[in-house]
This record gives sequence, structure tokens and C-alpha cells, in this order.
Amino acid sequence: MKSSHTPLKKNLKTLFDNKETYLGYENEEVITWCNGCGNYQIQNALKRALTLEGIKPHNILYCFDIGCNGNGSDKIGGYTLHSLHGRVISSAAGACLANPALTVIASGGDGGTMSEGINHLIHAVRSDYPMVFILHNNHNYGLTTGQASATTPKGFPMNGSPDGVFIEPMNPSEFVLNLNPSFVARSFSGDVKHMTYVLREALNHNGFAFVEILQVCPTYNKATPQQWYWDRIKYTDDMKNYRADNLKKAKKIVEDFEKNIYLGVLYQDKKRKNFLERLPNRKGIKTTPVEEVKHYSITSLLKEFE
Ligand SMILES: Cc1ncc(C[n+]2csc(CCOP(=O)(O)OP(=O)(O)O)c2C)c(N)n1
Ligand code: SF4
Ligand SMILES: [Mg+2]
Repeated sequence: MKSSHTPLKKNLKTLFDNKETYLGYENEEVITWCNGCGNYQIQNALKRALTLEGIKPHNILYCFDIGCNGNGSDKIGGYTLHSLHGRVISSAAGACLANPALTVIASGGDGGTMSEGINHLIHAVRSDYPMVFILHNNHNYGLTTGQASATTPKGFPMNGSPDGVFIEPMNPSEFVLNLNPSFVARSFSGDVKHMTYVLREALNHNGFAFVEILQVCPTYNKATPQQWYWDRIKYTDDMKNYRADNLKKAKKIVEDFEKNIYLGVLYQDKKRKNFLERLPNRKGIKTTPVEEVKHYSITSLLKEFE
């Protein structure tokens, strides 16, 4: 399968020309992911995307949820923060609102995002915080050894539910498309070139960029292995007349997760103003909240309690 938007040699030359930036994202930490885990390629694609966009490690904050995905927090250069399970979006949102000069990226698993932290996801989409969110959807709770999550296919035996779950799985991109988002993209951990492309688009979006990566987990997810995806993947860029500004069309093409799985920038509203730009009490203010932090003496207030 070949996607249409992959000027690979041009990208590799740019990466080579900017090797100092790329190397800034590398570090010496020991890798703890299983062999064949999709997290390797996801992180590789993000490092490429950041380098190709000319974003330096000291200008990013990469926030991680708890989970196998979160164990990437010490494997990438730049500022990182390891949050609580299901709470990564709120940590990242605080950072991007406090310091809009930072490129803020957050990663979460299907467990942390579609169950524990789903409330944060809903309000981040609704608020349109200016950040990139990467959902590592491996269809199970990987770190806690393969329990079913909200995206595990129905009827598939998992640790903790040997007869399989009997309720329908959630479809994260479909869910988010129904929340009036400004950006939704989907990619696959087996396709570094496509992930790089989609992540670059997300990094350039002005608002909450939701990127679902369908991630293989060879250790615990036997339901949707690598080949299962390749047999179903189609690219929106190869579709005649597909335009990413048509929300209705985007909702239609993500419905099916059995026969055709469409990857690409599914929907983007380029005209939307992000949260900070709409916030009435920030109108006309040129400084950022972090620049406004001052030391205040509370001595006089404490006197009341003497
Ligand atoms: C509030 C809370 N609930 C449960 C846990 C235990 N826990 C840690 S990781 C994890 C599973 C993570 O699954 P997912 O978010 O899909 O990430 P993955 O490991 O698959 O990347 C769970 C249940 C926790 N740390 N905190
Ligand atoms: S359990 Fe799955 S998601 Fe976790 S490191 Fe292993 S392959 Fe990756
Ligand atoms: Mg998971």
C-alpha cells in the first residue's frame, strides 16, 4: 500500500540538514517497550515532524499520561511532564494557556483517554486549547497487562474478561468528530511517513489538534495486529474530491471500522479562533500569563490571623 503524499527523499534531506535539532530529541535512556510495539514508530514520527517543522527541543513541552505510551516520557529530548492516569490533557492545557509560546503536545492511551479522562477530552475539544493531542489507541490497557478498554473489539478475550466484553467498542475519531472539533486526524503506527505528515499538520493547527494513532500492541492486542490494519487502510489523500473542511463527510467515512479504515486529516476548520484568542479578559494584552507572574507579599493579609 502506497500513500500519495510522501516526498520521502525531500523529507530525509531536510532531516539531514537539521540533524542538530533531530539529535536534540534523541537521548540515551533504555527502551522498555516490547519488541514490535507501535510506540517506537509513533515517537520516531513525532521527532521527525518536530524537526521538519523547525521546532527546537527547548521550545516544546511534551506531556505524557500513565501507560505504555507514557513510558516514552524519558525517551525524548525536550521538556517533558509525566502526568496522572487520565489527567494528561488538563496538565497540558494549563501549560499551553500559561505559556502560548511553547509547542505543547500530549500523549494518552485509549484507557486513560476514553475512560478515566474522557471528561477532559470533551472539554479540551469544546474549549479548543492550542495543543496537539496524540491518542495511542492500542485497543487495550497495555501497561497493566492487557485488560479490555473502551476501544477493545466486542467479544475478544482479554486478560480480566476471558469471554470478551459484550458491549460495543468506542470509535475515538467518530466520538471527537461529534463534539464540533477544529481538527481531527487519524494515522497508523506502521506508517511513519503518514504519521509524520499528519503530525506536521497538527503542529501547524491553531487549536486543539486531535490525532488518533491506531497503534499495534503485539503483546496483548491479538485482535487487530499489523496485517489486520494493512488489509483495511485507505488514505483520504487518495480519495477523489475528499476535502477536510466537510464535517458531515468526515463523520460518514469514520463510521466503518470493519472494512475500510480511512487515514488522513479527516477534518479541519482553519478559520476557528483558539481558546486564548476568544478569552474576553485577554483581549488587547500583549504579554503571556507566565510573563505576568510576579512576587506578591501576603504578609499584610496574614496579619488578619494573628
Ligand atoms: C486513576 C488510575 N486508574 C488506574 C491506574 C492503573 N493503570 C496504570 S496504567 C493503566 C492502563 C493504561 O492503559 P492505556 O491508557 O490504554 O495506556 P497503554 O498502557 O495501553 O499505552 C492503568 C489501568 C492508575 N495508574 N490510575
Ligand atoms: S504491552 Fe503493548 S503497548 Fe505496551 S510496550 Fe508492550 S507492545 Fe507496547
Ligand atoms: Mg492502551
